[in-house]
Amino acid sequence: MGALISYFHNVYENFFYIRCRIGICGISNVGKTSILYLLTKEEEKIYGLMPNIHPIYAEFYYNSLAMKLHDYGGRYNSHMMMLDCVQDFDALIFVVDISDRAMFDESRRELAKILEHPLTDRLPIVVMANKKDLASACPLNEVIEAVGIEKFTKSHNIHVISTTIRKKETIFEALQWLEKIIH
Ligand SMILES: Nc1nc2c(ncn2[C@@H]2O[C@H](COP(=O)(O)OP(=O)(O)O)[C@@H](O)[C@H]2O)c(=O)[nH]1
Ligand SMILES: [Mg+2]
Repeated sequence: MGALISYFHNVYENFFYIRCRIGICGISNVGKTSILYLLTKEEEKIYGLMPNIHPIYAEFYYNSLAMKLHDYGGRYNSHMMMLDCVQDFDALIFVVDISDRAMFDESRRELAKILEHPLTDRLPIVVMANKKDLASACPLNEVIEAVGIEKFTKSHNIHVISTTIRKKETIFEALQWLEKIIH
């Protein structure tokens, strides 16, 4: 019975939705897991989040997309873990905390490690310039320069959006861009 339900669920999904797998990456404490829970409507989990040591993933629908979002955490070598699966991905989300200038260099190194890897050549990337609600948030042009995003605009399909988990629409804007690209 379970197999039959699963079969019809798959038929339904394939008919109405485009399946896609997305990796969400970035250094620790930038908001990756909060964004994941926000998108899966588990907002209550956002409060008091501890850094996740192990990768987590979530499935949800957004307009025409049936998305699987994989969060690798932001610990040492999480990009290596992500690169192991990157061949199955349709896009990446890279999150930067724009309120924390002291960490821009680390974000720049993390972004370069991911985007300079040949496996990520073909992947569209949305950079979420997150925590724009905070008074210390840095202007977008400064973030683009400090995190070294410009360097990749010729080699990659890369798009930057300022976001905050306090305003869901800003996160959806990033998904709208992905939806256009993945179609
Ligand atoms: N003010 C503000 N805080 C945020 C935002 N996004 C995440 N945070 C906070 O940043 C901290 C780290 O978030 P988390 O999702 O665990 O980051 P991760 O390590 O990248 O997964 C938590 O205290 C969140 O509540 C945002 O847009 N604005
Ligand atoms: Mg996390």
